[in-house]
Amino acid sequence: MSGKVYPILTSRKLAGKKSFAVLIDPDKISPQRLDTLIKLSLDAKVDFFFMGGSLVLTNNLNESILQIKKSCAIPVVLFPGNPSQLSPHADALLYLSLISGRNAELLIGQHVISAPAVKQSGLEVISTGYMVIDGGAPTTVSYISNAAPIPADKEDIALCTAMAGEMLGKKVIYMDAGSGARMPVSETMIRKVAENISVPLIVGGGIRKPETVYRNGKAGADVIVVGNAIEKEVNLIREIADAVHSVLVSV
Ligand code: 1GP
Repeated sequence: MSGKVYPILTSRKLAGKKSFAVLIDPDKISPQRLDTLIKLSLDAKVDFFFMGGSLVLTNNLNESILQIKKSCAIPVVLFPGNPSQLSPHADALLYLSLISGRNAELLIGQHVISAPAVKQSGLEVISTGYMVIDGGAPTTVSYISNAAPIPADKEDIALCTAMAGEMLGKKVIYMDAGSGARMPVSETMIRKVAENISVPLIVGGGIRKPETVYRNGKAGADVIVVGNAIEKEVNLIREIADAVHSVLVSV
């Protein structure tokens, strides 16, 4: 289904504007804390909420999204750890194919199973080439996916993987060092990939500082995702949003 989120992503990219996505794990947030997070996000002009986690053990996904929808118009994008994490209340779904791995289940198998439910949900589906990059520690995503991440210093592998993803029709490329990664994706890798693809590039995993965010944006990331660091210190939202939005690129 078409929708509004992809046009926002592409028009912001065309205008040289960088976007900030706050990742919310519905397992880890109480309604009170979510309220605070929404207020701070509105104030800081956060561009997107990404919702999901590798596991999602509770049933809070729908409730959390409805709580967001009641209080603001920031688009909610599902970033699911598995195909059961669907909610018709979200604005869009990153339909992830793990193109960095060689696990057929995560490349196509789970999609075959989830396709009818995804279609029925009416969600805007954004076909996503998902690349896990080694972040210096085994993260949940690398364990669950049972697929080796791309080594952090192998920029050429990342580049060719992203190019292949784009040519196979992926609408966005997401480079993820994994939640809580020790080392975020390097600027060298981001730059190399960004210079060679034209679809929006999402980068996340282990990003904790506004300086990193700024440099990632300068290197070519179009959307920067932060989860863990904000879970620990919600007031970081403002500093990180300002850093993302201060990146100026000529287009
Ligand atoms: C993980 O890209 C996201 O999939 C965000 O990672 O939680 O480390 O910010 P963090």
